[in-house]
Amino acid sequence: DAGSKSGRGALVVLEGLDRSGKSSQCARLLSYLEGQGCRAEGWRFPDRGTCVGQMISAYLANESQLDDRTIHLLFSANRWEKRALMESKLLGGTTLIVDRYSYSGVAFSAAKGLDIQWCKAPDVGLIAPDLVIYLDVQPEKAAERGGYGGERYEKIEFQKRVADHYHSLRDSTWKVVDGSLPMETVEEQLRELATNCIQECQEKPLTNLTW
Ligand code: 2DT
Ligand code: MG
Repeated sequence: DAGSKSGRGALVVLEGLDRSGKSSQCARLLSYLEGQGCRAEGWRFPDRGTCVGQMISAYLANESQLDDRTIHLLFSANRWEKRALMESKLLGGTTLIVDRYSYSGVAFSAAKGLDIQWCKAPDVGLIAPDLVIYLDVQPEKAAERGGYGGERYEKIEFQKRVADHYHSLRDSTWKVVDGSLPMETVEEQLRELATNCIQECQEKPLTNLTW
C-alpha cells in the first residue's frame, strides 16, 4: 500500500519427484497467499515459453535428442534468462512460488551419472531461494498416482536415482514435507512455512546461490 515501506518478496521453491504434488500445491499456495492480500506469482522451471524452453520441451517430449551436458546447460540457461526479472519482482515486493529450480537441475542430471560438482557449477550466481520445500513421496507411491505421462525421466528406476540425489542436496533452507499425507494437510503445512518465510525475509538482502 502506498506510503508504507514494505520489504522484498520471498523466493519459495517447491521440489520433488514427478507426481509428488508440486504443481497442485503451488497453485493452492498461490491462491491462498493472494487471498491473504500478499503480492505473489507462480513460476515454474523449465519455463517452456522461451526459445530455450522450447528446445527443452522438445527434448522432454522425445522429439529431439541432446547430449546430457548440453541439455543440462540449457536447463541452467533457462533459469539465467529469467534471473533479472526474478530479481526485479522480488525487490519490488512480489513473492515467487516456483515449481522446480536448480535442485531439479542437479538431481536429474546427476541421476544420469554426470559429476555433481559439474552439475552445480552453471547455477552458481542465480538467486538463492529463501525456502525450499521438498515434497517427499516414495517413488513407488508417486508412480501409482495416476501414472506418469510419456515424458523422458518419468520412469520409476530413474526417479529412484533422482530421489537419492535430492537427498544429498538438502541444506538448511530445506523443509521436508511428507507428500503422502492428505492434500489438505500438506497444504496447511505449506501455508505456515511460506507465511513465516515471507515475514522473515522482508528485510533480508537477496543472496546468490553458492551451494
Ligand atoms: P516438469 O514435469 O515439472 O515440467 O519438469 N528437469 C527440470 C531437469 O532435468 N532439469 C531442470 O533443471 C529442471 C528445472 C524434471 C520436466 C522435467 O524436467 C526435469 C522433470
Ligand atoms: Mg513432469
